[in-house]
Amino acid sequence: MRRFLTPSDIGNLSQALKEAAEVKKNPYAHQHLGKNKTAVLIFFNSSLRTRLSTQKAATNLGMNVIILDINKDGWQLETETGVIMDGDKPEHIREAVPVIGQYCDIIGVRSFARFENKEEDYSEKILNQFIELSGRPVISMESATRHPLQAFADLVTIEEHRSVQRPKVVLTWAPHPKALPQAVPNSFVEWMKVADVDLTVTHPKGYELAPEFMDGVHVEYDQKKAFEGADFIYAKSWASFSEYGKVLSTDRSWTVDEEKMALTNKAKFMHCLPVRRNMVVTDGVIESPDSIVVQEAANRVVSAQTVLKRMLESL
Ligand code: SN0
Repeated sequence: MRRFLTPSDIGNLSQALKEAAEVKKNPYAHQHLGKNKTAVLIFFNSSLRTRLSTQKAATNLGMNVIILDINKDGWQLETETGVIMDGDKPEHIREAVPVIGQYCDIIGVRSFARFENKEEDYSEKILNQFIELSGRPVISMESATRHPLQAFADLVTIEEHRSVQRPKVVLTWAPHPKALPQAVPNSFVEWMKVADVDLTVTHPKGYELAPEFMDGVHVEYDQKKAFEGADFIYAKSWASFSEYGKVLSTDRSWTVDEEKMALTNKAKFMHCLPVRRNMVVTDGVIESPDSIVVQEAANRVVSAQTVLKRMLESL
């Protein structure tokens, strides 16, 4: 595997889920694979789960790990080509990336949407330069448009907690004070579409996700109707795609609360974290026995380790 961005990069999903279950059961079985191999994890944005779980996954496989918070500890990178570099950015990404490639065998990159320009974000300018110029397999640790390690972990979590063969899974938009990327909901939809689940997406008008992700997906604008009979409620806030990067509403009638959860089929509550309590979800719901956000976060090690293992096997 040379890159991990979409479900098609991991191939057959049920095979990948089987492998993930094996990795979880026996996390130290493949330490020989990572011997004398190095992963470099580059962060352009903050992280808690991704950083810790990916490092843990790599060390479980016997790898060495180097982590760089590039905005804090590296040179500020120029990412535009053709510019006269007489400003405050001393290094160009087109030198930095091939140099990073010299020091490792696998690269992980986190680079969020900047919300300055929709076309630029959706062209994945930063991530693609790592793919093009590093000479190494690249894992997206949340790029401008996708968060595949999260979505794979979400699928593992649903597989572990489902009580019916084909659960009803509801992705609900939720209010938030800030404009958040569409990466998590995009990937969640992309992975659920190819998984054996019955997916419904609910959000206020104006929060439609990019058509390339939503093709054939059931949208229900009435949140309460969407919740009826759900087995999993997956909450996430995102900024508008059509009015790119705008917060159109902070309507707290969309907050996931006990009353709405009562409409479901005793649904499990999921969220990628970090979550704003009493904006996205009430204290009562996130602390209820049906909240599986911590188990979900635990599975971030499993998804990262399954992906790293595949990459090490194909080096
Ligand atoms: C990121 C997002 O894509 O929504 C990362 C989620 C894994 N979330 C945030 O940036 C939250 C920031 C905030 O202020 O709540």
